[in-house]
Amino acid sequence: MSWDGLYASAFEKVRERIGKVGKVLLAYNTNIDAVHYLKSGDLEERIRRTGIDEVLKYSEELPENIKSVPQLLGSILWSVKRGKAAELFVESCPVRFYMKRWGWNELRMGGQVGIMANLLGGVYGVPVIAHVPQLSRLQAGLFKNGPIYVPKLVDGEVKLVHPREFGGEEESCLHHIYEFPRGFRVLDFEAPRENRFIGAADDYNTTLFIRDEFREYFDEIASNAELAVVSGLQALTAENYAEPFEMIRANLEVLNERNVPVHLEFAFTPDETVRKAILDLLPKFWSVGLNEVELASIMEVMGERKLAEKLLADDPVDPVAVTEAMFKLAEKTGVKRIHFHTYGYYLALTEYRGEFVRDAILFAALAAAAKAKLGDVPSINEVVEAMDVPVNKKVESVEETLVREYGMNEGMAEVNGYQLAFIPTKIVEKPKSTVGIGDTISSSAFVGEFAIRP
Ligand code: 8BR
Ligand code: 8BR
Ligand code: GLC
Repeated sequence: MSWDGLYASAFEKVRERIGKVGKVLLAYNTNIDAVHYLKSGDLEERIRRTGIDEVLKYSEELPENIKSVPQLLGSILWSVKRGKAAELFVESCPVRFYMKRWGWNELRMGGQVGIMANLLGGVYGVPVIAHVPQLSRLQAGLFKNGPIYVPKLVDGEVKLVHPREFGGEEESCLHHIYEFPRGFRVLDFEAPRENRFIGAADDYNTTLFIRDEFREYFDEIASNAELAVVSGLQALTAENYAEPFEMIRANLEVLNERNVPVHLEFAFTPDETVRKAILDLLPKFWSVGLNEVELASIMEVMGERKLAEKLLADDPVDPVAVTEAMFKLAEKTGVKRIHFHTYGYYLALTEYRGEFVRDAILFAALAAAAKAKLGDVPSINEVVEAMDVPVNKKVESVEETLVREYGMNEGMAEVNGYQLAFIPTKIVEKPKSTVGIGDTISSSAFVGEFAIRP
């Protein structure tokens, strides 16, 4: 069958059955994304007013976090120059105020948990229980209608309510997302690809604050979860990770005891100590989702420097290096499923076999294309419409390599006792924005797989 044929049939299978998946628990990071589409003239004027030399300093090397306006503007330039994503904590109140006054084009649901809750609950109709560190009215208003729940303590009892019924007057965790398109020009720089810089004006998600409801009543909250997704560990540092990790470990033990498959959505974690700690925690997960930069960063802490370099050397990313890295990770940690995504293709290495693994990642690629095109997935109709986005031709060589190396057939191969599934993705020519596509891919694939398992 052609890839278009495989896409169409996978979509039908998942659509028919995804509404039947049981409760999915999502923890821990939810925030508000204030998305700002950068304007070259405006940015340049701000840089000049702030002082070019001071700003340019930070475009060479990112600061650890943001304490001044030159650091903010310089970090944005760092991203633009390289076409790379970066995310930093904004510590300073005056800079937070500066970002607020600079403004944004739209407010969107943010954080892995928030994005997945809206997609799974609001679009696919899968019931979700979400951890939302702070429920302000603004935050609550960004949740879609549907079976989305947060635990609320009422007279010492946990009730599950829609976030808008929570009635919280808590703080707003604002992440300012500065998006730029490919070819965006400022000063002498030109962005080689579209991407974003994120300034997180957020004291909760950045330290992985866990609410009392989740600390004290986790057993109860998790009691009828069928699946779980964990994320939000990425901003922790060697200084502050110990306490939240203890809680996460305890939560994972509860889920493990109940045989709930848990997926870890890995996100770029700059702190090496934290990355090592995540690696140590991986045996408690069933599945993990990551991109090439994240896989390379794990190979680095596993002492596989050469392999890490190989993962970042070519475009499209060398699939043999990816497969090798996935084996190493699977063997070291015992995770049963690794879902790798990169610009142009996805791979899934699983301990088990079946076309449903490939079909679920095909479904995820349609959801990703819808998200890239519109910035949000308003309904399942937009996922169907993504069928019209052409399959990426640039990765034909990737498929050829996989056929040659592993005897891949229609995106499936057996390698060293594992199954390797491959798909070429659909790439939207001019994406509206880039933030949150990875979360859309990973949650659609993980939950989609459980929907169509025989
Ligand atoms: P994408 O551009 O494909 O999204 O990959 C993430 C990139 O962002 C990586 O290259 C990673 O180096 C960079 N990055 C992020 Br995210 N946060 C960063 C940080 N705080 N410091 C340095 N690089 C960062
Ligand atoms: P991360 O932010 O976790 O890297 O996830 C981004 C993923 O989004 C990439 O791996 C790529 O598969 C997908 N993607 C990007 Br970036 N741009 C896309 C586009 N224009 N159309 C479809 N998918 C895209
Ligand atoms: C990170 C950011 C958040 C964004 C999300 C998208 O969690 O902090 O602002 O919405 O990534 O993947």
